[in-house]
Amino acid sequence: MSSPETPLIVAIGNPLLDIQVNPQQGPEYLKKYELKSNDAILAEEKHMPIYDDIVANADVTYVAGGAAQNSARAASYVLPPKSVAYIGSVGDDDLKNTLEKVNESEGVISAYQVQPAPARTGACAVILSGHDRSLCTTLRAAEMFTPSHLSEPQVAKYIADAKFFYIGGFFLTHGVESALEVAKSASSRGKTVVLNLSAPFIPQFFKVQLEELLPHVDILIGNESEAAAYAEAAGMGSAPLTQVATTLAASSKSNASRPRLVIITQGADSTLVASSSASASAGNLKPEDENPKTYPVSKLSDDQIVDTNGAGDMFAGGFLGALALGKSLDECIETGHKLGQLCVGQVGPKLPYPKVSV
Ligand code: 26A
Repeated sequence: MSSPETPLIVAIGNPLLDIQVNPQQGPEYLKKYELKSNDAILAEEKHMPIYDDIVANADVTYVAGGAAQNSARAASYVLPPKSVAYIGSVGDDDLKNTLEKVNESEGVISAYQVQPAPARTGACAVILSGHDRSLCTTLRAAEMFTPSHLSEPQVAKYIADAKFFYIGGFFLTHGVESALEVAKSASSRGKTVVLNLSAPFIPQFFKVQLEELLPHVDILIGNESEAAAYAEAAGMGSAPLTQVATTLAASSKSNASRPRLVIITQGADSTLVASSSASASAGNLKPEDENPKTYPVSKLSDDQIVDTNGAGDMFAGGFLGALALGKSLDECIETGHKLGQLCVGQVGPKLPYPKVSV
């Protein structure tokens, strides 16, 4: 198994601290800042006061966030400590210290690029209402990431040694050059590259960056609204999800020796998995499977749901961790579903500790 020096997985994304407003006060803040109840956006000028506002006036909880960082912690949940290294850019501040501590306690190596003051670590206002979550992010130091960090000796070694690479689609708002560098080098060395679509606005407004990266992606993960946004942006209108999944799976690929998998989650509804070619190899659909294959999700009752922030990230991380353990596709999806469910039972993008067996 991996030693501290050789993580199996390298993840890259925007490290953020989540500031959650409780569901009782959520609707008031959704209205005040004109936010949709279930969305993820970059804060515009009109949203900027929200961070000081909720800290001063609302009942808030601070939790480690950043979509890919959540997935890194989820993958780590099913792997030995130090199997996952996470790369992203932070400020030299308390928020960074908090994130580092959480990563450390959950076995994730923080391979941060640290920006000098006055740069501050990014934050996400998480406005909860019912079972919905609205994410409003100010990236701050996260968008100051430079490709030079990938050549830092320790980081370069993690990248050289890892077998699985996880890229947060959110990173494409500013970091396509670094994402491409990581994905191209990994894919040319026969490693597995996983990309999460992250939010509808990524295929909507960052389609060029997405299309540039996609050929180097082995496994694409997204949810139903992200897949629908992709379909719209790609001129497929309101095509059925099954068609969107198979089209994405079949689009061009630099490492043709490995099929592409496209995994679309749908909250409490079934998960779809499409493959560019079914085979008997591990981690892929089998020739006798339907393509896309449907994986039912066991439903939670209302009172088992605390909040849904991070559930999709935990699914993706659980899937990835199980994949790195060499599990079958069915087992990887099952692990993803379990971690998604465990996350929904916690406040914020967290998993229960002490660990429960999955
Ligand atoms: C660029 N944007 C908007 C973002 C994010 C983000 N992570 C990276 N970049 N906006 C929200 N998040 C994170 O998503 C998690 C839930 O899936 C939040 O920090 C939250 O933990």
